[in-house]
Amino acid sequence: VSGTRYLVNTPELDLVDLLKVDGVKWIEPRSPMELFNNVADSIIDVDTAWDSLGLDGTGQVVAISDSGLDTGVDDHNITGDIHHDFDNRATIVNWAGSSPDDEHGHGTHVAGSVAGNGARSSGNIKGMAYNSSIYFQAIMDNFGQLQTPSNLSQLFTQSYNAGARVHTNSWGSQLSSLFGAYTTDSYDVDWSMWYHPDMLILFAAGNDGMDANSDGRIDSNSVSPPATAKSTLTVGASENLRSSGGFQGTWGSGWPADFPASPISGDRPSNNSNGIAAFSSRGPLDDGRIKPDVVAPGTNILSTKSSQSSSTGWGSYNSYYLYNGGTSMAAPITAGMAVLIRQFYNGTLGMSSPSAALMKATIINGATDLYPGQYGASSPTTREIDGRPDMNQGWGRINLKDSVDPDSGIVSFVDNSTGISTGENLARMFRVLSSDTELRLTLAWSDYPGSLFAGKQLINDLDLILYAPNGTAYRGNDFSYPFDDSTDSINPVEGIAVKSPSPGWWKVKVEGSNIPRGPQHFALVASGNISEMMSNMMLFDRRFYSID
Ligand SMILES: [Ca+2]
Ligand SMILES: [Ca+2]
Ligand SMILES: [Ca+2]
Ligand SMILES: [Ca+2]
Repeated sequence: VSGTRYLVNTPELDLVDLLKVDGVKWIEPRSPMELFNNVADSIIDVDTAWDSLGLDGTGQVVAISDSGLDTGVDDHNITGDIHHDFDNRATIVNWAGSSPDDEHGHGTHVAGSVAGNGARSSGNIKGMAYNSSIYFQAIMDNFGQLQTPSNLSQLFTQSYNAGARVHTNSWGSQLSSLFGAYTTDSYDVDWSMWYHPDMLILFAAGNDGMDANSDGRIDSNSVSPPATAKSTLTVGASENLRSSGGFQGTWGSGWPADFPASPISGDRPSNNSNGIAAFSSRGPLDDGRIKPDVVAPGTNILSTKSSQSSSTGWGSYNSYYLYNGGTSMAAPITAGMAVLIRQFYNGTLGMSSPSAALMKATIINGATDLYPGQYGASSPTTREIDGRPDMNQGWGRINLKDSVDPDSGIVSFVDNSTGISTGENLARMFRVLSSDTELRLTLAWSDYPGSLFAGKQLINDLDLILYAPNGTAYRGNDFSYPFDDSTDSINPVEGIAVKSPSPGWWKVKVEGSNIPRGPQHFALVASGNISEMMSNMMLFDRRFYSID
């Protein structure tokens, strides 16, 4: 528009009068500078990747099992009508009750974080994979109860057959006696991932974090099954960064019984993106496994509102969107990011079928360590986070850029689908080019389903071992000096991090320590200022050529 522009702050009704003024050619609403769902997007570096990497979910199918999806925003009498943010992109199947409508509102909010396209907000309030297809399984009955099939694998197989390769779930058991336990549902999740190794299944960790003993620190062991499954990506909640809208009280004012003591009681839920949401369920699990795997923003998340629900969650926004909080909100944000990562592997790297283990390892490897959290490091009694990995943040807060396209260095990976057996190993060489970037390695595998009631759930045990140019050894998940004197035999994820790695040739080995149900396929991801990982043959090259 040519001519002089004026920014006018006026009640909407006065605009009519303004139009009558001579010389006024055009009036438009000022597009707000405030970020919406983009708050979460920018915290996890998805907003930059939308543009720089061209990732938006195109060509991907994401499955969501939840209460229902708003099917009546325009006209409740039209079957298949839907909230505009999902128009023409959703397939809805009804698993419980008389219809897949969303009278609860939970499922519509979750779906918006995964894949809403912001049609009702000029694109401002959109989900992570906003151009993906949605396969929605409505699992809530007419009485507001979730009715999941007695064998959960039915849900996963159905969505797998519909083309979904990422499946997200923001529900779980509420029984405190089952926190940390490996249940039939956990088994079903692992079974499904063993038989469909290219479908990543995510679960919210649960909202049962509390400080029952009033010591100012959230108590351990509150992860809800089936988030206790081994191969699933279990997502806890970190704090969003939003100083207005939604719930702006303190943890103690909102939930006085759960958070009675300082510093948690006086803290606000979305004032520090390096903090963990107080309610986020904590590990470890009963068998000692590390959970959650990662965290993502899960407080005051702005997403789609079901027109069929009167619930306002953590706060109203308008007829089409509302604020909510929970690991229920963190899991779909992570699922949406997983869809983008899969698109990256499919499109940019040309892999037709990246494994779930590769996507999990990629997400974990790029996660940001939030140590020490929002209450400082000085007091060990109130320090929120112990350091990557720990039972509060898992391996840290998800970050799309650092997972696939870091600003410094590269990401290199092995997606092994043939598997290894006991006593076998895979070795790779790579060269550290500069010590300016942390060297990280992450090994993950979708393990054979565990045995109910067993003291230990891990079946197939792989070990990750790294050798520096001077021969110093590092073993997976040994984060205390010396870094090679303990071996992890309970987790299906192993990590190594070297802050300032020496330049030169390094060797990494994945060993089949004990594989009763093999061969075990796996994924290995490495990042840093490094060369690509190369097969062991390069070791012999080194003897013939003086590379150093
Ligand atoms: Ca406590
Ligand atoms: Ca806070
Ligand atoms: Ca191991
Ligand atoms: Ca050690």
